[in-house]
Amino acid sequence: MLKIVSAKVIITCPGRNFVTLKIETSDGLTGIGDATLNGRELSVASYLTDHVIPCLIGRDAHNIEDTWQYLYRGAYWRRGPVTMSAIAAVDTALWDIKAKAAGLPLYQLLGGRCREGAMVYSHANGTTIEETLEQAISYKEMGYKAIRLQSGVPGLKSTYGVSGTKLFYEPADADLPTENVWSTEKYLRSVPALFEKAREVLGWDVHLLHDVHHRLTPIEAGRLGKDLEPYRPFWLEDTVVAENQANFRLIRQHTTTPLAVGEIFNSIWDCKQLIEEQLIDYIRATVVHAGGITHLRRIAALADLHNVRTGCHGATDLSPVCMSAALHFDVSIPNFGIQEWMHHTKETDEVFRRTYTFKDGMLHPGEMPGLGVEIDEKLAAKYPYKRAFLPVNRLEDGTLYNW
Ligand code: GCO
Ligand code: MG
Repeated sequence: MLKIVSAKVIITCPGRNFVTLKIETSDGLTGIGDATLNGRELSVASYLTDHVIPCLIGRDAHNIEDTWQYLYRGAYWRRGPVTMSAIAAVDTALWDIKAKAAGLPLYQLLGGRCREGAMVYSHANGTTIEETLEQAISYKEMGYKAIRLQSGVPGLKSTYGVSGTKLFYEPADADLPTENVWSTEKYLRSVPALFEKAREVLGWDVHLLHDVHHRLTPIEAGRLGKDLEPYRPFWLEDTVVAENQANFRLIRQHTTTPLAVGEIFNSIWDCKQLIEEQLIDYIRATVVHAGGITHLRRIAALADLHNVRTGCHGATDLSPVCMSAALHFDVSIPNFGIQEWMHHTKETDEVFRRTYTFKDGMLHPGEMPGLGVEIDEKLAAKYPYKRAFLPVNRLEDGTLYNW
């Protein structure tokens, strides 16, 4: 038995907030898991410290599935981002420990490699189409095979995905939520122009992606998908809010543009209908918000039955611990699609020493036993938590809308 003897939550802000769970076992092995929930970080920290950690002490670190069930079924209150992020952190840390105990990189315990590495996409953005494409060209030169394009909308002061700092885009930008203004009409006029120009400038040998960030109705999404078909996007992401999974039927009736969704999903129940009815092409749930590696594998297995591939969320609010776990998962499953990857700041990469590397458009998880990422606790302590919220979004007449 590999007894859990202690566990603690580490909160740090090396450029943005991260919450990390560290578990220690009787033989001195430690494991870490990401528990970051952007804009709601302290709720997961409290859930772990006050309600989960006391139940972990004395348990066998090897019994990952049983611990998962214990925390999910045992809490009585199921699902939700706070609960599932906390469970994910425990699950990830236990997989880290198990792989270290075996002396193997985690992907070996998940069945070994299915591919060389994980193809990643990065974010090109700018206030104008020209600026966005300039950035896209620089990503292409860095070797990226897939690029997400987001551009400012003429007539709107700011919009999702367009940042001042480019490489390190971070939407949780203020002590209280900032307010954006949205117009679907203006937006729908601008995106086809961006893609038309993008194909002219970038050619056809690079995958192009776009994130709508839940801002359309199903029929509007159908129209946008249709308008973009000539430019063959890799995917159109989060076109509509997804609480009502049946919404996607209408979109599907109108377009063959591939659809991706799931970064805010936290359980298999959030995507069951979408997958079973083949209403989507890519499922974007990731380790930290969807119950850890154990649960994400279950989602991927269901998706595989229905020709749905994965495309794990990988924005800057997913810490290098989550990113590393996602990469081990990505290389080990048969139905991998693509992995999102945004660069973390230098400070973040110093706090989280990671072994994954980028080469020729792919990320590679590395060969270190475990996840291949360690947290420098001393350095982490130098960056105290700083409250930061995601923005909210209003229509031009002031109506509160989806961000
Ligand atoms: C993405 C996402 C992010 C989220 C952010 C919220 O596709 O990367 O939409 O930009 O908005 O991760 O915390
Ligand atoms: Mg997104």
